[in-house]
Amino acid sequence: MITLYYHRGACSTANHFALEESGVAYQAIEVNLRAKNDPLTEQVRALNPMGMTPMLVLSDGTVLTQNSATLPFIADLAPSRKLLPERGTRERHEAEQWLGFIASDLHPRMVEVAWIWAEKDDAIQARLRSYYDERVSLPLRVLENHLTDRQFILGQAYSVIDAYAVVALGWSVPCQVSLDPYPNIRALIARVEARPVIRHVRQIEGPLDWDADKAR
Ligand SMILES: N[C@@H](CCC(=O)N[C@@H](CS)C(=O)NCC(=O)O)C(=O)O
Repeated sequence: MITLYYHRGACSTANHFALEESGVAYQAIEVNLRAKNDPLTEQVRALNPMGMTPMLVLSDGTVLTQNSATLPFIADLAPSRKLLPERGTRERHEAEQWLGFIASDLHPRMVEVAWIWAEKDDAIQARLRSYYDERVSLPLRVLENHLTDRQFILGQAYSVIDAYAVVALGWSVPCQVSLDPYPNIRALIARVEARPVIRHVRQIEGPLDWDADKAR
């Protein structure tokens, strides 16, 4: 059985979505990455030197990390669910391009915005704001334009990449990034969040309380 270690509301939730959509046998273990002296958190740190989730532990003990590896791994376990196009096809290469875009551009830039709000000096905060606003709005504009004539990132079919994007876009709430200028992105979020499997996983993980998350 596959074990997913996840931190609620973090990018590991995209892997939780993917596992549930795949129908494969798995267990999901919640870990609080901010906890000090917590045996479970220490276990994650011991297995993944980056001390991050997602972390998958396979039945033979193999440890897999990095969304760009774990999400395709899960999708390929259940080809009939079509969570990604088949390997070796042009469609798969395009999918990998979009997975790279979410993992390397959207995800880190969305997280970086938090630096604005961590800064208490007003003048420095204003400078950080103009810098990070521009950095995050570029991938948002790219995604918005891409979605003009598509229901999902890969076209008309849902994939694990949509789930990952929606998790990263959810950080717009704690990072105070307005998604109002991006109606296609907001429609994507609504479409993905309405999927019964996604709602089920959201229920399992529990409500997202960003202030409590900072404190825990
Ligand atoms: N490059 C990694 C990034 C994973 C990542 O950023 N994980 C975050 C949650 S979204 C994390 O574990 N953060 C904990 C920390 O930084 O202490 C991947 O794609 O899996």
